[in-house]
Amino acid sequence: MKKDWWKNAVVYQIYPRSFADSNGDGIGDLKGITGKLEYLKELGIDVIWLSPVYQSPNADNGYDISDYQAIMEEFGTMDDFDEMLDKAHALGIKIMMDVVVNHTSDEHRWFVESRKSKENPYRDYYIWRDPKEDGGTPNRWESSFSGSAWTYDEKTEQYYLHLFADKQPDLNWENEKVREAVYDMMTWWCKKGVDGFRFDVITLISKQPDLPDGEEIGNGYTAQTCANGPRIHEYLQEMNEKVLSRYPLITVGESPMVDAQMAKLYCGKDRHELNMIFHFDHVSGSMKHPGKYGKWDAPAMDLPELRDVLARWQEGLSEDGWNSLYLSNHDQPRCVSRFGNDSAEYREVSAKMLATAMHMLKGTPYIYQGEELGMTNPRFEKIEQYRDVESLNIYERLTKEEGLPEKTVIGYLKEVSRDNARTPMQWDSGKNAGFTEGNPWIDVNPDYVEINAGKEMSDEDSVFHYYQKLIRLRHEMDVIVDGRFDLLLPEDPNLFTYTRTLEDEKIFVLCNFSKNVVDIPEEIRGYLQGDVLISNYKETGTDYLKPYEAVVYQIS
Ligand code: TEU
Ligand code: CA
Repeated sequence: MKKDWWKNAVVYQIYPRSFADSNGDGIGDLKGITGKLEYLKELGIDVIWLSPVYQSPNADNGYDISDYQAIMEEFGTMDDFDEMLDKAHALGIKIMMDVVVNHTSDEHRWFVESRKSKENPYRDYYIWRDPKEDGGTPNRWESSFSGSAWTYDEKTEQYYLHLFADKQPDLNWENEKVREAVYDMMTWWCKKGVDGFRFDVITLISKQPDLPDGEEIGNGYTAQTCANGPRIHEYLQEMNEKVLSRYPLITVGESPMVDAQMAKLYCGKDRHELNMIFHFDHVSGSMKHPGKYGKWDAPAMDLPELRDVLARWQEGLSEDGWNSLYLSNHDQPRCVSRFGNDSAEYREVSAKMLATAMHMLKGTPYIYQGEELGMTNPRFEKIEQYRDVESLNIYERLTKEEGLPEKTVIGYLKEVSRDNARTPMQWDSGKNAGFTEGNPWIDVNPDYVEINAGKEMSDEDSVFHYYQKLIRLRHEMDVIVDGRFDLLLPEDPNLFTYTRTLEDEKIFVLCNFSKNVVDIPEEIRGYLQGDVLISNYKETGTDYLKPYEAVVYQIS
């Protein structure tokens, strides 16, 4: 196997709770996934990134782990896991595990011990501090899910740190025993035969020892001060030495607060850390028009802003490092609703256009379940329909503490709640979109009657078949994997257009991000030559682009 095989790979993310339910309890599970592997084979992907399947009380749908070496009961058993892994491998599909080690669940054995007494051997596995003299929190950090990042524990009269929910206490990476335990756990999974790891919020694990307040950012003091801490690279290099370098893995670190320059420290060739990272520059909402309430009321980026970000990362990592390419995941609204146009008229073309723009870039593409069908935001109208801890907390805060009208807050959730990505996978036009025989844990998007895998698999022109073709092109053409990226028309209000070049091979990518007909500017007409590799309209001309048109030419 080529050492950097992951450069040729396309990854598909499964959010198990919402993928396929095999036993009618309304919750997706491992047997459900095993039953759908043929579907993924048909799509053509190489790797599955499996969101957490470990034992968890589900305060944050599995991102709060109470046992790293056991399977969540609702998802099945370790035997079910092994069966899934074997079947995936038999089909040539690799499995990448989600490693959540910035924090555990408060129900993890380590934390149960830790909170018992200040002398407990596990006390120092977590971050405990005395109250300030007035009884207040040790500093002003805020949880990503609203409120203070500190929770007071009566028993030992100290606060513990949690950058996310209060049921997600942060591990103390300064403690060597914590690090050893994490590496042992990862080795255990490697020995089982898994093929890679996605690291949850890995840039946050090294805290500054004195835990300073830091600067006030946006509307509060936030835990952003924790990103890229003083020992982060030491930890990742240690992890690489002890685990990652010993197996032929694919690794990606979820990396809030990292820019394209800093990224090279995480995924540069000679760094011995990770293969690639997920940055947030294009999914945090517009930077030009920041919201008063962070991501909640920031508009999505328009094309010029999005293009600037994507091009900056392409160029930033052109010589060293490697990009991950994504527009959606389980934390983000559906990309066709956010960056495209999900009206009946333009949903399919705009979904295909976005896919073209991303899949022709240099890097490893990540497809989030249902993206390959052009699934849309459900835009739930009632707070009772939301399930996500982040959404429920912000709803409380904005309606109660900030006094915003309910309608306004629901308006925010409809566009950016993480639940937009978490509605059940739409398999067919039958009951509950074929996701479950029972009552789904979260409502199915009613548009499943129109948008579902069954329908798309029997339609040659579907979004599904378009993704299949994009994946196939990447597997067949080295220029798509390794070619140099060159941006064209950096100031154009509507077009994202670039070339990729590898020695004497060249492709030309042209995407219209607007719903208007756009004349093809003089400067790029010279590139309209050679064969059309892929396009989202049956016919493409050389004078103008139709709404959301995308076309790729093989120039040489
Ligand atoms: O997400 C971390 C993260 O920084 C954000 O995307 C977060 O989801 C939030 O939306 C900020 O507004 C990771 C996981 O992907 C997420 O599902 C978990 O909830 C979180 O870490 C905690 O483990
Ligand atoms: Ca189930």
